[in-house]
Amino acid sequence: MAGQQAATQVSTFCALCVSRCGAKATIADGELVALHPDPSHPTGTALCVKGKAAPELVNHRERLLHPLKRTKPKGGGDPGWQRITWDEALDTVATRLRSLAREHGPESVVFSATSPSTSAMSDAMDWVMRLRRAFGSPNQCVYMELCGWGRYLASMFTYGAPVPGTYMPDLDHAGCVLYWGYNPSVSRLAHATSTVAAVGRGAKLVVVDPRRAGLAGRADHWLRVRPGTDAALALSLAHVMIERGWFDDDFVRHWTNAPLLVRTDTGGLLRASDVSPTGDPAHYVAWDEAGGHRVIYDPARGRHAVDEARLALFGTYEIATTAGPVACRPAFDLVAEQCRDMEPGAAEAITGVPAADIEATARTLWESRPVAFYTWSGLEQHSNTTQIVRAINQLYAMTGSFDARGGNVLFPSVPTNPIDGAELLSAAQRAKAVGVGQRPLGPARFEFVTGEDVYTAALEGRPYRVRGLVNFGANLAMAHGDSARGRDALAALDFFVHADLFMNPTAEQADVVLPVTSAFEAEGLKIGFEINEAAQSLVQLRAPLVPPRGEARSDLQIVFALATRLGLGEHFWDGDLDAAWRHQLAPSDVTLEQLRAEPAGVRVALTTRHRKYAAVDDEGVPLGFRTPSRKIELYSEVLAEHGYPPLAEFNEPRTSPRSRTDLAERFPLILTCAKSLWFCETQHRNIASLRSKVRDPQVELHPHTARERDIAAGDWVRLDTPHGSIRARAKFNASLDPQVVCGQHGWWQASDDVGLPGYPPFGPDSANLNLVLRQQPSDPISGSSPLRASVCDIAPLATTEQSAEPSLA
Ligand SMILES: Nc1nc2c(c(=O)[nH]1)N[C@H]1C(S)=C(S)[C@@H](COP(=O)(O)OP(=O)(O)OC[C@H]3O[C@@H](n4cnc5c(=O)[nH]c(N)nc54)[C@H](O)[C@@H]3O)O[C@H]1N2
Ligand SMILES: Nc1nc2c(c(=O)[nH]1)N[C@H]1C(S)=C(S)[C@@H](COP(=O)(O)OP(=O)(O)OC[C@H]3O[C@@H](n4cnc5c(=O)[nH]c(N)nc54)[C@H](O)[C@@H]3O)O[C@H]1N2
Ligand code: SF4
Ligand SMILES: [Mo]
Repeated sequence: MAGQQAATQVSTFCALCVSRCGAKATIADGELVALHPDPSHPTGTALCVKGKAAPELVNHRERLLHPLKRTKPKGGGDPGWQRITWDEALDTVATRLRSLAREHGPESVVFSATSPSTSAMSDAMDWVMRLRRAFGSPNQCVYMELCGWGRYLASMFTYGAPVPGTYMPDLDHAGCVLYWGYNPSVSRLAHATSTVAAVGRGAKLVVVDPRRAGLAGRADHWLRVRPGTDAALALSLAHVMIERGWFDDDFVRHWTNAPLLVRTDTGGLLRASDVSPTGDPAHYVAWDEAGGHRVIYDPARGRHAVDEARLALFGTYEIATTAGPVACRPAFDLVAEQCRDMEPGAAEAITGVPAADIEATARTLWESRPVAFYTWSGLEQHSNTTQIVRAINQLYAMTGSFDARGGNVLFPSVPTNPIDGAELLSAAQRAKAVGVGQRPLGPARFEFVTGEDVYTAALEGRPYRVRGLVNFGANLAMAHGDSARGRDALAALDFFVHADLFMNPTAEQADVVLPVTSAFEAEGLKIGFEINEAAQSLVQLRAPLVPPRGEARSDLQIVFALATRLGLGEHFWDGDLDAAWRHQLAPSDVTLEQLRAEPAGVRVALTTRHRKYAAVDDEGVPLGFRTPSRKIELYSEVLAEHGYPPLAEFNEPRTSPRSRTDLAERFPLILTCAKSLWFCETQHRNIASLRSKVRDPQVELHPHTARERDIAAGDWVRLDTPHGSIRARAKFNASLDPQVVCGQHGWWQASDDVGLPGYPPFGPDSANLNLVLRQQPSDPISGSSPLRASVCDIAPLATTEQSAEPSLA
């Protein structure tokens, strides 16, 4: 046809969520027409509805097309956005940030970004970190306490490494897949397709979830846990395994600190210096059961002085110390005792999971090894997240599957130069991260600060006033609990710049808004696709499929431009992104030219090595683990030294009806939440093909619970918590415990194309779940918010309330 070019197919990947599905794009007349799965790509088996809606996202008429500045005061209604040039925008931002740093220190500026799991921020996250560090701020606010602590950082106290997270489930070889608070059918398609394949070849599947969601329907064991009681379940499973001898005795002796003796008088680990004046305080003590004497363990050697098979795991031993005899027990004996409190009957009473199912699941975990596991959102947003994760980590250690083929494996990575700028921030600046004082082991220790701490710093000046925010996308006010406080904190800032594809309720509080390209308009470098060895081998430079909309620039371009204007060009290759990528890629032997010539990516041969902890150096010292004892720490001295429990324990969620008996009568139900297949977090409600499938905010509840309240399926209801009420439509789900309801967070946007309204993010008529949830009481170690086990109730929405037309957002 005249004037029309033939459609072309370009290899790419969808960057809209953590799955990063390999895809082929159809381009016609300079437009992105469609995305299709690319089965030749390691994550390309399928695409979800959101990926298929990519053209709508790219071409959406609400896209931000030009830099904007506010002309009216904050806190009021209309910000009076006025179009400005990129030059003016970048100059304003650089000038304001420099003056904040000069007058109040660089720590007064917080950097934030939307999660790489819900956006294309994976393209730029490390560079945003580099910018922050080069600028000198230790404060990065990126939901670590809601999304990453459990997967990444809490497990450092057990394994010295992120498990799961960096150690990924080897689904291709697993004997048993364990998903705990994770529903990849919705959240990570590439994992879901691999799991279906694993089940197809006979792997067992265990799913722990209050809802029979996704793969739970195909599971050998679906354990319907009461929200937030997961630690009790994990301890109970461990109890059954210990009682029956269903644990990897050899692994536990060799590679965990289970044999180390704990003093019953102080509760601390017995040290060599306790038993001999010449003993080294850095050495520990175990009991040689066969020989009937104590043996010293030197972490620097990584081995006990006798064959580990001789060491006691159970019992009480009287040890002569320099201050007299002290009864001591191997750490494992204490673990066993802690678990004994959670016999399946006791655990059933707490978790709601039938005792027989706990027994049967323990057997499956043992008999179907190797076990590969993943945990995520279901466990992240609780007042007891760290204990839940510690309990699951302990259970997992007992299977002996760690870093074994078919277990959780550190797949190799293509070698590259690190670019996150870790070396650019001084220790003195790092120590200023907000929140590190209250929770010294929490995410702030790793420069990830919590929403609650940022809001407190902005509103109350504690520990100092936070005055600036550089935000790449994140919808902070809606993503954290206590949305209204979030809005107030944002409004209190001296200067706030927000870069995004769309306006959002957080950006409404900004001084300057910058338009960002969608992933389909910009180059993006992905080194390794994470889920297995083949995926890790792939390096792909996503080609721009269509030109940028309006004046939009990629996050990376913005980072580099801002860096040079801030006078930080020396750390950013003077703004030359290609030079920066060349530096990053140098050790890989893959060149930018190769990558640009090959949009499907370049594969670098990698070989997975298992059980790397056992590899020995020239002196026979095993690599071990990056923990103080060089072993997997079932007993954590680091936690003990900070006044936290050294062994995993169960704590009732602090916002549940059982702990808040004062509220339980008025709010008898338990509120949790889950992601939607159709939308990412607070996004995508404005996309017609998606919104037309899920037209209204929903809350899932059991039909009995609804009937008791005169609620029919599809009715508008009021979801009440002690902090207020929001609206949603009742969706029946008979798989739930009748006491549990499941909400959706993220509703604010209208879809004009399908004529469906938005909802005010704050105030009456809201459908924003986080408006009626709070960030406290939080997990004492991580500061994780109790978003998933809170008291609530549901009532029919009064007819007058229903007829009030929600305002368009
Ligand atoms: N109650 C409750 N609250 C939750 C959760 C929950 O399950 N329940 N989940 C929590 C979790 S796990 C997370 S990670 C957070 C998520 O919180 P956020 O990371 O803030 O994610 P979104 O809410 O999806 O908002 C993303 C914003 O970034 C913009 N954006 C999208 N792609 C890009 C891009 O490539 N560049 C830039 N600059 N901007 C982009 C979008 O337009 C949108 O405005 O929410 C948390 N909040
Ligand atoms: N379609 C889609 N994909 C996404 C996202 C999205 O918003 N939409 N968000 C992305 C992001 S940022 C993230 S963090 C990931 C998260 O991915 P997931 O972790 O899979 O997300 P969720 O669906 O929030 O939670 C998983 C399951 O936890 C269950 N659950 C709730 N409370 C509890 C509990 O107390 N205990 C247990 N054991 N389970 C519980 C829920 O019922 C749910 O089925 O997904 C990413 N991918
Ligand atoms: S699961 Fe969907 S949104 Fe996520 S990367 Fe794949 S196609 Fe894109
Ligand atoms: Mo997340």
